[in-house]
Amino acid sequence: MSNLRVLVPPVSSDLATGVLTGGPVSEDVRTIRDLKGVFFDENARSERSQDEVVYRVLSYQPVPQGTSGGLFFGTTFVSPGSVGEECFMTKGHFHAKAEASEYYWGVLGEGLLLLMDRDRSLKVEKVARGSVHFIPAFTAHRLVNTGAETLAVGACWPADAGHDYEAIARDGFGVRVLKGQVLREEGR
Ligand code: PAN
Ligand code: ZN
Repeated sequence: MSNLRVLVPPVSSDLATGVLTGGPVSEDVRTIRDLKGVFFDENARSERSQDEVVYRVLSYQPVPQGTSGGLFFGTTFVSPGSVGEECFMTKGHFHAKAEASEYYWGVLGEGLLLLMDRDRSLKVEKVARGSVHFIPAFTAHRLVNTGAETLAVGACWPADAGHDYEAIARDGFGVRVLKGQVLREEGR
């Protein structure tokens, strides 16, 4: 027998905050400017400070995007806030490889996970510290921060899932989350 070296993995996730450190960790930031057409009140969005950060995503992508069988790991941080009465949220997407599923889990804060299948059937799940969310194949997903603190949500998704933002940008999500209200949006 011979000694085998024990390695320290390159990336850590702080279980209390979801912050990823080490490398390589990439960061994507979405500001009010980037979210044109996402909120119901586009006037309110266009009139406010465009540089305000609505959410950011830290991710560890150890294999090239598109790698079959690969997995990515990340945390999304959605700031508290609203555009008009509508809570801050992510753009939301189907996966480009539509059959790709994903896990989310709540780390910090309070929010909702909006899920919409191909028939536009909706499901809304409460996100809280420790909640585990399976996002099935062919299902669009969007995070909403309904609380007063940052919402941090962990995620693990296939490296070849990709993002299809177009269907949501064109047809909407079928549900709007205002402070204290979850409303079905008809006929879009
Ligand atoms: C997440 C999302 C992240 C940001 O990592 O990409 O929460 O949301 P949008 O991509 O909708 O802007 C994920 O679901 N990856 O597949
Ligand atoms: Zn996804």
